[in-house]
Amino acid sequence: MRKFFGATFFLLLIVAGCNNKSKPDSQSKDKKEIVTHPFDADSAFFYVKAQTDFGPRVPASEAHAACAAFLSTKMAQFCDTVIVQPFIAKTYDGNRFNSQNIIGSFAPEKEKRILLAAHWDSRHIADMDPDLEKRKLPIDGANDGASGVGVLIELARQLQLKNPEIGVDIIFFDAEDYGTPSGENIAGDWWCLGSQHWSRNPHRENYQADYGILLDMVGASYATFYHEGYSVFYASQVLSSVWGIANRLGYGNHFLNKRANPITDDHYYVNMITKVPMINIIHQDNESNTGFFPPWHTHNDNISVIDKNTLQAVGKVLLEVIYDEK
Ligand code: AHN
Ligand code: ZN
Repeated sequence: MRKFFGATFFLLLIVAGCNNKSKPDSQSKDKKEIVTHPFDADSAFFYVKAQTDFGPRVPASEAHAACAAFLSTKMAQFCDTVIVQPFIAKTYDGNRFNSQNIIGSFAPEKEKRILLAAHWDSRHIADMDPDLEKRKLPIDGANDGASGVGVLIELARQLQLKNPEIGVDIIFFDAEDYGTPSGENIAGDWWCLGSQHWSRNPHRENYQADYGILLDMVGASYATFYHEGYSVFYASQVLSSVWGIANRLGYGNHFLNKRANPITDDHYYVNMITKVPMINIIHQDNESNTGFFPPWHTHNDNISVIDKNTLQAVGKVLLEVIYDEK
């Protein structure tokens, strides 16, 4: 019995060894190894914080000017070309603000290209803040504004380390968030002034891109990104493909396959005015009063709401989308 056991055990070892050698991955039948591209969420977080450290980036403020200089310097460091597009934002309250869209490009000569964007200004008022006294004060906009820009700066850093096959344009739109205060109705298109300007005056003549992806509020913990209404209407194929990649990478907890309300955001004007179909990756939340992440347009939208895991998920998805394109 003892002898028999010993022999059997020895045999099993050999079989196990052979088995291992011939099939290096025991799950290779059902599971394909996914090789992804590096994205450093610590670095993305650093770029988010660098923006909020200037203070609220409201048009005409010192923080706004300082942040613009920071952003164009960073893009010049990582991209092949940078174009700063100045314009005058005419706001609902009669102001005329010197504003600027900042556009960093990789391989600007390539015909096949995609457009990535986020707004870099922060809201001038905290009109959703529970504290009525503080509603007139501008917000940090760590998530609403800085998160998308932070992800895109880190993305630019990665694209410089490993150039993609296609061209990429990264646009930081100004004056997105100077829309009318909640509850006030003033006829006109007062949101998204930077994207409206760029869409009517692209940074290059006859500008074209295959498609675009807008990031808005991509940094909060457990962010939920739905099939936002205008993205479905104007760019359903882009949306399916991006959500498909996100789900394959294991980010189905963030990228949900469910419809949500259309949002008047920068992608709306890009879709309406240019021929670039553009989606919006935006944190929507049916449980919250506003439909957005709960601290939206309050002073709680500060650096403390930023979660590196979410920045990582969005960054990884974007890199996969970009390097997939040939
Ligand atoms: C409206 O509430 C109409 N649009 C929201 C666009 C936005 C503001 N995204 C971030 N802040
Ligand atoms: Zn906002």
